Order: sequence, then C-alpha cells, then structure tokens
Amino acid sequence: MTSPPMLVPDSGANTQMLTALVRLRGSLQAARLPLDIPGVAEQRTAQQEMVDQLEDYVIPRLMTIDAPLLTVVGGSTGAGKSTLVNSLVGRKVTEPGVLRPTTRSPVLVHHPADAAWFGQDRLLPDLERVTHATVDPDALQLVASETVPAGLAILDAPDVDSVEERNRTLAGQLLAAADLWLFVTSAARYADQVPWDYLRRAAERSTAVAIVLDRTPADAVHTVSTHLARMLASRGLKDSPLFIVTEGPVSADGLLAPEAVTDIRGWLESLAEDSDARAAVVKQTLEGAIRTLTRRTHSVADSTAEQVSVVERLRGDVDKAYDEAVTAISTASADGTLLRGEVLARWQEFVGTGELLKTLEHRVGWMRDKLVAAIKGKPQQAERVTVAVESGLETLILEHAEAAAERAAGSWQSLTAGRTLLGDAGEDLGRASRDLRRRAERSVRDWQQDVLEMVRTEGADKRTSARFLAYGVNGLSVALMVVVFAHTAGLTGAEAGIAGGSAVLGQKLLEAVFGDQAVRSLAERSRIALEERVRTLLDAERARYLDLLDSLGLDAEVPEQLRDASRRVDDLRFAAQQADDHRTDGHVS
Ligand SMILES: Nc1nc2c(ncn2[C@@H]2O[C@H](COP(=O)(O)OP(=O)(O)OP(=O)(O)O)[C@@H](O)[C@H]2O)c(=O)[nH]1
Ligand SMILES: [Mg+2]
Repeated sequence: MTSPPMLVPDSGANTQMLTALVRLRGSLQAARLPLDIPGVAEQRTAQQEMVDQLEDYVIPRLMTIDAPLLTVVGGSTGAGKSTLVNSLVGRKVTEPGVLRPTTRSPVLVHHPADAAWFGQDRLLPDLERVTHATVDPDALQLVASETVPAGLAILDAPDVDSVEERNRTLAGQLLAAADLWLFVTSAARYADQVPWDYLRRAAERSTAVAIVLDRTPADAVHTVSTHLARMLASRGLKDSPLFIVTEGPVSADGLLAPEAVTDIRGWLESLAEDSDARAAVVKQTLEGAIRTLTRRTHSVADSTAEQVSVVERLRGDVDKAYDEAVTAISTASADGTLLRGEVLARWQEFVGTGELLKTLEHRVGWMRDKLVAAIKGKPQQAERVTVAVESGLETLILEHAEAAAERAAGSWQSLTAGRTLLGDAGEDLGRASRDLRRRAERSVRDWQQDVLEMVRTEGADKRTSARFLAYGVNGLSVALMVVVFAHTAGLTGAEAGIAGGSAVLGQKLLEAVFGDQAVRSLAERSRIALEERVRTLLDAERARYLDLLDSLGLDAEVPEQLRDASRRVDDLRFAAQQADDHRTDGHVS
C-alpha cells in the first residue's frame, strides 16, 4: 500500500505553511478598501471571503489534518438537501419543510467518537456550537449519530440561491469550509444559474465535489442525467461523481426509502473507511483553496494599490489648489496689488500727496522735513492705515481661500471616490471654513504686531532720535507694511506709478531713520513673517481635506505586504509539490 498523499511532507514544512497562511490572513485583514472605486465592492467581498476561508477552514484544517472529512450538503432551496441528510443518517436530524427556505441554521451530524473534532475552536469558529434545533444563522447545531461513519461528518446547509441574503452568505461560508461538497440539485432546477456559479468556482478551486440529481421522475432520469453529465463535463467537473435519486414518496418522518440513497451512502462509507482516499480528498480541496487564495490575493493587492494611488491623486489636487493660493497671496501682497483703494487712500492721507511725490527724486532732504511736518502728531491716521491694511489683507486671504476650496472640491467631484468623501465630510468643503474670517483677522493683526515689534526692536537705540520720535513706532510700522506690499513692484522709475511712488515715500522715510541696509532686512523679515502666517492659515484649510484622506488609514506598504505574503505561501506550496513529486517518482521506479 502506498503512503497517503500528504499536503506537506513533514511537520516542519506544515508549521512553515501555517505561519505563512497566518501572515497572509493578517495582511488581508490589514488591507483597507474604503474608497469608492469601480469594482471595489467585488474586491471587498473577495477580501472578506478570503479571511473567512482562512479562519473557517484552511488554517484550522491544516492544524488538524487528521480531523474527519467534512461533507457539506449544498444547493438550491427545496432541492431536498435536508431530506437527503435525514435519509442518509436514517433519522430526522434536520428539519425538512414545505416553507421555502426551510433550513436557516446549519446542522452538522458526526459520529459520537468524532465529537472532539468539531469544538468551538475548530472549523467555522464564529458559529456558536449548540445541541438543540435552532433557526439562529450564527449557530451550528451538532448532532452525534452512530449511523454516520467515523471519520466523515455531514453538514446540512441553507440554500445557495436564497431569497434571504443571510442564508446565501452562510451557505457560501459553509461550502468554503467543506472538504467535500455534496451538491444537490433537482430535475426541475438543475439548469439554474446560481448553483452553476458555485460549481464553476468549485471547479476553479479544485474543490472535491459530488453531485446529487434529486427528485428526478423515473421517466426523466435518462434525459436529465445525460444533459447534466454533459454540463458537468463542459465545466471541468467530469471527474465528479454524479448520483441520481428518483422522486419517490417520503415517510411520515420525512425520510426517503433507504434504497433511494444506498449509492450515496455506500460511496460516503467507503470514503470514510479508506484513510488514503479521505486524505486525498482533503488534500485536493485544501490545496485548491490555498492556490486560489494566493491568486486572489494579487487582485486584492491591485485594488489596495489603486486605493493608494487614488488617495495620492486626491492629495495632489488639494495640494495644488492650496499651493496656488499661497503663491497667489504671496504675489499679491508684494507686487503693489494691495496698495490701492482704501490702503492707498489712508496712506496718502497719512503722508500727504502731490507736492511730496513730485519732489521725491531731487529734493529728498526737503521732503523729509516736509514729511516730518506732515505726519507729526497724526497717530490716528497711522491707525487708519493699519485698519485698511488689515481689511485689505483679510479680503485677499479669504478670496484665495475660497477659490482654493472651490478648485479642490471641483477636482474631487470629478472622481467617484472624491465625491463620496465630500458627501461624507459633514461640512461644505467647497467653501472656506466658516471661522476663517475670524482666524484671518487675528493672523493679520498678529502680523502687524510682528512688524511693530521689529520696528520697536530695530529702533531701540534710536528711540530718542528726533526722527524716530517724529514718525513714531506706528508710523514707521505702517511705512514698513507699505514697503512690503510693493516689494516686487519696482520702487523707482515712471512705471512705479502711484502705488510705487507711495511705497517710495515709505522707503525714504524708513531709510531716514534706520538706513537702507536695515530697511532691506526689515522688509524681508516682515514679508517672511506674513508668508508664514498665511501658510499656517491655509494649511488649516487644506487639512480639512487631507485629514479626510488620512482618516482612511491607507498604508502604501500594504499592497506589497499582500504580494509578499502570497508569494511566501506559493513558494512553500511549490516546495511541497516537488517533495510530493519526488516521493511519487520513488514509488514508480
Ligand atoms: N416526494 C418527495 N418529496 C421530497 C423529496 N425530497 C424532498 N422532498 C420534499 O420537498 C420539500 C423540501 O425538501 P427539503 O429537504 O426541506 O429541501 P431543502 O433543500 O433542505 O430546502 P431548504 O432547506 O429550503 O434549502 C419537503 O417538503 C420534502 O419533504 C423526494 O425525493 N420526494
Ligand atoms: Mg433544508
């Protein structure tokens, strides 16, 4: 007698495979598919099914490779699954019925000696073991019966094509935990789509399957069985045993006549007796399940990679929108744009116009004296410039923050995933934050305070100088702001225009007190301080979007972790395969 084919040649390899499968499960559990991307629903289902199959079947099965062979009876509602199970067991262990669907809670029948194999921590660990009849789909009723051969257990499952979603999922989960499917269909239903979808999947995964054509009228047996056999062959299931049960009376207990199920019972009993054959069935199904899991893992990995790249794209859209806003504000607050309207009017009111500007170029000294005379004792005017600057800057910031929000939301709207995120955001991200005006106000004031401090510090040793006293800290500060606002506008020449000219006045005034070197440095520092405050404000605006993306918890490493975990399992599979082939060769020669 040849030794039974084993999944893995020794327990060391077995342990390695278990470790690899546990890691695969961990990676699959860690994978997140939160974004609405076309096809994602399918991958989420796949991910869940794979984690379930690893936990329900593959891992516990590999840990208890000698456990009895679990035969799951599945198929359409009313096909006669429960009746068949009862008839095989020889007594009513599961309730058949006329109300469809009947079976809602799985019933597992095993030999009393095998009870230990079906405890809570074995196959299907999330189904609570009970010993009484129930309709709870989260329970697994265990029935011990001497009439079931030791080494083989039979599970009656709900219908695969149920009108009840819970039934369908449970049936799928139970079939995924089967060593062997006993797939029951009826003469009336055998061509239905859903059962064939299951059978196609079984064939793809090399799951061991036997088909029962149930409730077949005697005169239809030939036609139907021929047709069905052809369908099975063309779908890769030609090696699967096919049993035919003719439509006959059922007893008061709901059992078929014992002869009706003799073939099936005989086949199951011989399987139970032959440990090699049993091991071969387990090996076929288990290896098929593992092979399918590693292949499907790559699709989930692709899907997680797509999630990561969509997040990158969404993040890029937001960064672009807000980077543009920061640049635009920075440009507009340095190119003279702000030296218009109210700011210019108040500034001119403060320093005076006309005459001063005209004489600017050739009579600087004279102008200074005039300036001193003009602004001496005008603290209110300086204050008005400050107020105008504040509102000018605030408007500038708000305008660009609104535009950035609109742009960012606009580009998110163009992707389904982005639209969903916007919809779930809980506020209208297409607008600037409601409290931005208040925060912008405070930031601008803080910046003006920065400028004031710089002037105060710079003038520390000049406090007593006549000019410093004449202009005052406030006057010099507004002059510095005006210089900042015309930073890139060009300070001399005809093109400077009124704004430039105004800034030149400020510049001269400051230079008269501090000297050109110091003025350059003051202007630069003030500009940087303003940019920093603007960036902080807009970063908070931008964060409304980025926080949404971060909260998705997507990890760019996950796709590769999944592929790694899958490759590791494949490597071990191939190694086991080779060891297997080697052993078979040894027997042949
Ligand atoms: N006459 C006759 N009736 C049968 C046969 N098999 C099943 N039935 C009846 O068909 C009905 C449905 O049978 P069940 O065994 O409950 O079918 P099921 O596949 O378990 O159905 P669900 O649990 O709803 O998925 C019951 O009333 C059975 O008595 C049969 O071979 N002959
Ligand atoms: Mg049933």
